[in-house]
Amino acid sequence: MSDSALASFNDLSPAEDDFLGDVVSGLSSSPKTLPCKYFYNERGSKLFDQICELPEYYPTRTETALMRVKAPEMASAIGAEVLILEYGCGSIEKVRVLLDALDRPASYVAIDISREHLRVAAETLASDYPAIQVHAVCADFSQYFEVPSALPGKRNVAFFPGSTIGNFEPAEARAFLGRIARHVGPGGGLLIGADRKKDEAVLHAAYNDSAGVTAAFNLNLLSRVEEELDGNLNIKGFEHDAIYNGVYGRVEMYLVSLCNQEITIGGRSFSFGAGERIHTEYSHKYDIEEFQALGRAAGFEAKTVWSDPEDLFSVYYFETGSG
Ligand code: AVJ
Repeated sequence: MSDSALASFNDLSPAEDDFLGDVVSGLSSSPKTLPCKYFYNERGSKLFDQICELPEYYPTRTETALMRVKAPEMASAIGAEVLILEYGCGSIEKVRVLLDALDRPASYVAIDISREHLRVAAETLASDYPAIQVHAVCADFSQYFEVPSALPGKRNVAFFPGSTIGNFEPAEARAFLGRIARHVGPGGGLLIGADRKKDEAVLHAAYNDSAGVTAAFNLNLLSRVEEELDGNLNIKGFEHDAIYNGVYGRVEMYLVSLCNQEITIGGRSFSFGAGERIHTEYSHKYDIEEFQALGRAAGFEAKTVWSDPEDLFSVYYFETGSG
C-alpha cells in the first residue's frame, strides 16, 4: 500500500479569513459582536476538546453514546453501499461509529476548512478503512461548493454531528440545510445531531463550567486579537458570561467589559462602558418537532429521530424526495 491511501484531495482553496476586517466591523457594530468561527485556533481547539470532557458539558458524550447504541438502527435507515459526506471532519471519531455499522459503505468524503487537519484525518481514515474510497475536500462548508462527482455509492448521505448547526441563526440554518439537500441530491440523506431544549440550569452549567474552561475558550478570542492583530487590550478587563435566552431558545455567549475602557486594534480604538457586552456565540437548542420543521423547510422529509434516555440530545435522519 502507498503512504497515502487517499483517493483524492480536492483543494478548493477557501478564501483566507479576514480576521482584522471581521474584528473591526464586529466591534464597530452595536451591539458589539465577534464571529464564533475564530474560537478555533490551535489553543481554542484544545480548549474545545477539554470542554467536551467537562462533567457539565453533556452534548458530546451524549451524542457519542447515542451513536454507539443506535448505530445499527441508523445504518439500516441509511441503507447499503452509500457515499458519506461529512461537513467539518472534527476528530472523525463519530464517523467511525457510523462506518463500522453501515452495510459496505462505498465512499467517504471529508470536507473541512482546515487543510492540514483535514489531510491527517482523512489519511488516517483511509488507511483504517481500505475498503472505502476516501476523498478530502478543503472548502468552507458554509459556502456553496461542488462535491466531487461520480464517486462510488448508491446514494449520498450527509453527516453533520456535534450540534454545530446550533451556531447558525434559524434562517441561516435553513439555508445551510438547503445547500446540503442540493449536495446530496434526489434520494439523498442527512444524519444530523442537534442539542435539545431542556432545564435552564443544565444549560447554564454546561456553558458556565466550574473549572472555567468555557471562560478560557471564550476569552481566547481576545488573546487572538492581542497576539495576531497587535491589539492593545487588557484581557483581565473582560469576563465570560453565557445565558439562556428562552425567547429564542438559545445559549448566548458574551465577553463582558468589567470597567469603562478603551482598547486599540490596528490603530483603531473602541470604547466600552462598564458591563457592555461583546456577543461571541449562539448555540440554538431545538425541540424535535421544531428541528424536523427546519429540515422540512430546507427540502427534506423527516424520517427518524433517536434520543438519549434523558432527552438531552437528538440525532435525526432526513431524506430528500426522490426528485
Ligand atoms: C461546537 C458549536 C456545538 O455550541 O455547544 C461549547 C461550542 N461553545 N461551549 C456548542 C461551544 C461553548 C459548541 N458547538
